[in-house]
Order: sequence, then structure tokens, then C-alpha cells
Amino acid sequence: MKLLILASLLGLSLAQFNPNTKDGKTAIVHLFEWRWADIAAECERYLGPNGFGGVQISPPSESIVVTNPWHPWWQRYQPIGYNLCSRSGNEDELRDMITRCNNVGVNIYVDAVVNHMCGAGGGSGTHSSCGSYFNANNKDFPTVPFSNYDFNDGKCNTGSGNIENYQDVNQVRNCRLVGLLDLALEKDYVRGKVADYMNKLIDMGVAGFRVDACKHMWPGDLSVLYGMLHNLNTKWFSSGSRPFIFQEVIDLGGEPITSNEYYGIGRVTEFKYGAKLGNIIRKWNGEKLSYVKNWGEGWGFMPSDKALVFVDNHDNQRGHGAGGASILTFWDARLYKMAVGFMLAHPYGFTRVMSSYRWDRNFVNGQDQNDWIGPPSYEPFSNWWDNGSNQIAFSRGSRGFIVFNNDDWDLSVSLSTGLPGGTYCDVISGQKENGRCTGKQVDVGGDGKATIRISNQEEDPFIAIHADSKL
Ligand code: AAO
Repeated sequence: MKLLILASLLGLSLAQFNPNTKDGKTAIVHLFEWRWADIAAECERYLGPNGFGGVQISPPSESIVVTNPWHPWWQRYQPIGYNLCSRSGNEDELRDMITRCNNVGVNIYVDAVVNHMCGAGGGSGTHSSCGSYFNANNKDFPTVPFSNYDFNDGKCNTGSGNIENYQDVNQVRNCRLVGLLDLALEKDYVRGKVADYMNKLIDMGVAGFRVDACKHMWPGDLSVLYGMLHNLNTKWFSSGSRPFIFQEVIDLGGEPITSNEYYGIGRVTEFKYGAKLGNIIRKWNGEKLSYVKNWGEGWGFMPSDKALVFVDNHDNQRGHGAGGASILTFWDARLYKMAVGFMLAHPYGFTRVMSSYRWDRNFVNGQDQNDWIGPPSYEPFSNWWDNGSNQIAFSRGSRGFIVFNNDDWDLSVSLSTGLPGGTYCDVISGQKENGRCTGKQVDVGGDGKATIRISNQEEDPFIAIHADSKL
């Protein structure tokens, strides 16, 4: 009897390590910032037929909408509530995607941002992805609702209220990560609201979660939260299946918080994997490919059945998070393909492939000024400017910018173009030919601004520049 109870307890707790993939598939792909409708089509057209076990999707929860910089990818890591609309699509599109992917044997794993809400400086208003009102100044998030009582600030002991020192465990878990309002997950009420959000997704058919920023939450609180989650939807999963949990904890050594505090309650991201593999394939620090003979635990990684592994992730492919310069990305295509091939072939860990988008990098002192750029699928009408008369300008996201002067006087003004810094060819007065511009040139600064001059005497009193007219 005792043995039976022990077995069932173990069974319960072990279940969330199981990715629930069909036919024992061992790899998933992160479709970073993809739209739900596109993911549904990708599941049917490519991922299902080609043996992918699942997709990690970008956070589906309602987030703040940031306009400076313009709609950065990272705005989705600042929830203002748990309504299900984002720039990837609305709730109906999300449900349709989950259904269609499940129907072709491809699981959906949700990136759950539950450590915090938006940044403390997020302001108040309806600048959110479903248009819901919130007020970051007094920590009021009415759609959940969360209020001032639901945050950790009283327990944080740093002057700034932010995490200042990763060597202090209390700071890391009770203070604000880069200014993000830190939820008090120790409160039953807060856990209940977070569990409701995750359970709604489970009932819709998702197979599990990437849990964001777990280093910043107490493992005990997370354990209770995971225990509150429903079993998976029996339309697609066998009865009693538990949601797969993989927790983002960056542990490259040197800090008091370590991965092993978390792998009792779910899998954990193994960041050492990509950092070391990058060194090996780049042949840095005297590393050689032949050294991977004992790849895995032999390299000081966590146990294989606890690890979620990847060559790069959405943070470190653009200089956020951790891992350093050795991380291989699509920018080093030849080496990157070898690294991904090695990862998929090797038995260590449960593997995640990265699928992202290209953006124009702009390095100033080794820092990419464009590390914020959002996905190309989303090119809204933006950066509107007018002089109250007959001069106007606007951009299409970060892809194109146009200015008109239909006044009887000159236009001369500095404007935000939404475009990455660089020199662009105006495609009204000329065009880009063999890398040169046959018309006017427009210089866009690192801050996206350009000084525009259009005389009212010109034959065509307007200017248009776009991503492909960059010189
Ligand atoms: C944005 C703005 C901020 C602004 C904030 C609030 O950029 O300027 O203050 O809004 O208004 C993403 C972006 C952030 C963005 C945020 C919210 O990356 O730039 O902030 O959305 O919009 C830590 C966490 C880890 C986190 C990582 C980025 O531990 O959880 O920072 N990753 C996740 C997501 C990520 C997201 C968030 C969390 C927030 O994947 O996309 O942020 O939801 C050390 C620590 C790590 C720590 C890093 C970076 O790493 O160990 O725990 O990660 O520092 O601070 C060596 C060491 C390595 C060390 C590294 C860097 O490699 O070995 O341990 O150096 O020092």
C-alpha cells in the first residue's frame, strides 16, 4: 500500500517533466512573435508532416503597448491582464490555432509571464493589446483584478525597489526585475488568478508552459501553483496527463540561486548548453568538437531528464539575458546549422529549435541599438506627424516612412521615422541602383529620427523611404 501511494505521488510529480508529445517526438520549435493564424498553417503544412512535437508560442496575454521604442518585441513580457489578445491575434484565432495544431499532432506550449505585470513606469490608460484600462502608477489592473495589495514591494529591501544584486536571493525574488511590478505569488489570491489564466489555456488544449523568469519566484510558490493546474484536455491527451512545465532559470554558475532548486517541480532551461556549444563550434578557448564525446551531465549540465536545451533563445540571439558572445545564432548560419544539427542528433535534454525573424542590426560600441525591433508581420500605421495644415508624415512600423508637403511653404523638421538608423534612398525622387541612390538621400539617426526638408516648389513634394531602399 505504502509503495503504491509512493508510486502515485511520484507519478504525479514526475508528470510535468513529460512533454506529452505524440509518438515520442523529442523536439519543439519556438515560433517567436509568429501570428496565431500563421502558426496554425505552419503546423498543418510543415511541422506536423516533419516530426515536430510542438510549438512554444509568444505570450498570449494582454500586454502593455510601448511606443518608445515602437512596439518592441519585449512589450509582450509586460502583462497588464490575462485577456487573450496580443499582436499574434485574438482569442478566437488562438483557439483555432491550438485546435488545428493538436489535430495534426503538434502540441502548443505557452510562454507564461506570471512573475510580474508591466514596468512601474508603464503609466495609465488603455495603451494595451486588447485596449483594457490599467494604471501602473497605483498598481491597478482591473481586468484581473490585481491591486496594490498583490505586489511584493513591501518585502523588497533595495533603495530602488529593483533587483540590484544577484548575490542576494531575497532581492532576486522579492524586488522588481528591471522595474517590472513584482507579483506576490505567495498570496492565495494571486496564485488563484494566475492558475485561472493557465487553466483556461489548458482547457483550450495547450500541452504545457514555458514559465518566464522563474529565478525571480520562490520554488515553493511555483510548486503550489503547478499543483493547482488542471489535467490536459482529454480531446487530445490521455486522461490524467499533466501540463509540461519548463522553467526559465538562467544558471551559468556564480550565483546563489541554482537550477537544481527548480528541477524537482518541472524541467529547467539549461543555459550552459548553448554557451558551451557556441565555444566549441567557434573553436574558442581551445575547445574542440572532439570534446563533446561526453556531452551532457559530463559537462556539468543538469540531469538530462530535467533539461530543456537550445542553441539560442529569443533573448540571447539579440543580446538580452545571458550566455555571452559565444551564443550561435542565424547570423552565423554555417556554424549555427551545425550546432542545431548536433543538438537534434544528441540524446541529452528535450530540445527546442529557434525560429525568429531578421532585423537590421546597428552596433554602437558593441551594443545593438536595434535589439528591440518587433516582428515584420506587424507593420502598423505609426509615427504620425502633422503640422495642423497640409504637411503630414507616417510610417509603416519599422519598414517604411513617407512625408508629404502640400502647403505653400517649405517643410523642414526632425521626425521619428520608425526605421533603423542608416542612410536611405528616397524612392520618389530616384531609386537605389547598384547600392547607390539616384535621388535624394535621407539620414536616419540611431534614435530613428531624420531631418526632412521638402520645398513647396518641388515637382513631387513628398519623400518615401523603406527598409529595402537602405544604402
Ligand atoms: C524592458 C526594458 C527595460 C525596462 C523594462 C521595464 O528593456 O529597460 O526597465 O522593460 O519597463 C524582456 C527584455 C527586457 C524587457 C522585458 C520587459 O529582455 O529588456 O525590459 O522583457 O519588457 C534576467 C532574468 C531572466 C530574463 C532576462 C532578460 O533572470 O528571467 O533577465 N528573461 C526573461 C525573458 C525576457 C524578458 C523577461 C524575462 C521579463 O526571457 O525576454 O525580458 O519578462 C544575469 C542573471 C540572469 C539575468 C541576466 C540579465 O546573467 O544571471 O538571471 O536574466 O543577468 O539581467 C553572464 C552571467 C549571467 C548573467 C549575464 C548578464 O553571462 O554568466 O549569469 O552575464 O549579466
